Amino acid sequence: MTSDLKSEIMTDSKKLSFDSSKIQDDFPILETKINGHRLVYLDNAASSQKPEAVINALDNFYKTTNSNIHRGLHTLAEKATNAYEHCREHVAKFIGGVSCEEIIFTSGTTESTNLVANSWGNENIGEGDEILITEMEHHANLVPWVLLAQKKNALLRQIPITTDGTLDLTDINKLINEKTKLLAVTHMSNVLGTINPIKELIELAHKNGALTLIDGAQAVPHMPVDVKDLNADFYCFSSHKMLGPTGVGVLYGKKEILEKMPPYILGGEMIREVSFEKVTFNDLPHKFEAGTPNIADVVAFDTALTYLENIGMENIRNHEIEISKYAIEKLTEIEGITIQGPLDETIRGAAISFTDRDVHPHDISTFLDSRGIAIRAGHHCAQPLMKVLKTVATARASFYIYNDRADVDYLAETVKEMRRYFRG
Ligand code: C6P
Repeated sequence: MTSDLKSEIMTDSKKLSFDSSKIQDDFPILETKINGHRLVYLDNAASSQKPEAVINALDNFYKTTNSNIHRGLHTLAEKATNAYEHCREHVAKFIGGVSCEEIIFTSGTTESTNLVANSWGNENIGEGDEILITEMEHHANLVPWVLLAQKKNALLRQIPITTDGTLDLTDINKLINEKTKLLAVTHMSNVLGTINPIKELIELAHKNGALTLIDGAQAVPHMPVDVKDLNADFYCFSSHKMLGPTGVGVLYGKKEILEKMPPYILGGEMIREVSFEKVTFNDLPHKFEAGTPNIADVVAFDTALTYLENIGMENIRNHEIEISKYAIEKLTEIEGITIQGPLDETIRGAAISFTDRDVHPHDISTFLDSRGIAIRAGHHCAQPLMKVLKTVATARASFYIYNDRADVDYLAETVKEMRRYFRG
């Protein structure tokens, strides 16, 4: 990237909600050269980069605090337990001020949805019951329900999408009915970027006696989320998409529901008393956290939450509205490029999928990579959605706090160059 372009970033990014170019300095990986070019990282929907503070927190834990938790009586064990439980308190506050008993650490969104399917689902879904999802679900909020429905002879139904990539709610009063036992919906689509009207859907589900699970993997990193206000029964998300380490996820569940659910993984820590004849279970949330958890990564996730709070989730949302608007403008100007998903930046996040009339998404990604731009191309773990979109794959540029207008300009210019290259 030329220094002229860099100074343009500085001026232009001032128009955004905060100065992303300053934030870039906190992310050591953004100094990396990829194929001789400055890394322009636009694969944030897959996983975000980590600020120095989070990297240091991880390093510091192993240097000063490392020990197993909830077991030992020595000083380090107590220090590690406190650090781990501090993160739980922080998460509980971050998503709207819920109780710590309602926060279960998992390995990611995928484990969170699987926990609900295997525990609550196995106990509560029966023959003829209905589970309602949408056509835009990620496999993590789809495969567990397909298999559960098969096992229980239940019916899996889908809310369709409109041609602009929003939910088609025309028949919602038929789709949610007295047979619906669970509504499992993504808060924000990882492919289309669509933010779904989940508060209204949750209300409607509750009126029909159904529980609700929200896949918040793409929402919590990018906007303020208050699970109490939404009145969600279960809400799932992952640390690695919000500046934190990989291998940590969250399942929020209402206490009265979690209390009735059987544990899903069995072993140490999740028990109260064990004999050869009988086992009783630990209190919430430990009932669902068997074995040694991912202690160091949970502790570093705490630092990621602080980093996000210092910027402000409202500011992050505004930044992404602005950057999405700009990216949509720039990409739609390019002949042959079609955006998959809503064009209105106020109802979407900054994961922007596009297709090229002439070039396969894998070739788009490879070409952009040769210029230092990381995007994702493929089905994005949403194969049924690809069928609905009548495509096999899309290219997806997804933005975060360290991306600015200069990144969008560089993306758009490189997409044009890519088209010239492939079309001759
Ligand atoms: N989507 C993407 O590139 P895990 O892998 O468990 O942290 O998150 C799964 C998941 C669940 N729901 C949604 C909406 C998601 O976007 C993801 C992860 C990544 O789109 C990797 S496939």
